[in-house]
Amino acid sequence: MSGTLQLRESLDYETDPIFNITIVAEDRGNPPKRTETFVTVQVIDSDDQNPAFGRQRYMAFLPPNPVKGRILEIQPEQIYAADQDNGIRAPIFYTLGKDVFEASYLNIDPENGEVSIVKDIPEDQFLQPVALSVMVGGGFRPPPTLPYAPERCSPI
Ligand SMILES: [Ca+2]
Ligand SMILES: [Ca+2]
Repeated sequence: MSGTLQLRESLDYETDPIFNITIVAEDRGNPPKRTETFVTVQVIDSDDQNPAFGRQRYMAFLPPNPVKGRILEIQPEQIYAADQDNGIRAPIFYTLGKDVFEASYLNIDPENGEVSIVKDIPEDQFLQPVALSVMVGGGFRPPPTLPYAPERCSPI
């Protein structure tokens, strides 16, 4: 006689990556005799979590001379996201939403999240704060987005 273990519900690596179960075998004697053994279950991670940004919102001021090649200084820290699948840590990549015109002046490095100016920004652009979205991909689900707002720095 053999016993088969079946899952009643899905396992989740992020909640419980490893756990033990006790298996009991009991005969039908009178009184019944029993014995126990233990099984350690190690759950393999699956790609079921989105990457997440370190912060909900980032800020940047355009430098006084916003020419091609300049890298924007992001506040309060460099844009950073990580996959939330702890076991896989799938590689991620950053993209900049192109939904506003001003985004055409900027580029985000897909690997390190650095934002740079790709063409000289005329003085009549970015007069008001602009909200841009940064997306991070690489997960199984559609990536999250968050607003990102560069502002023109007033000339000294
Ligand atoms: Ca996972
Ligand atoms: Ca993932």
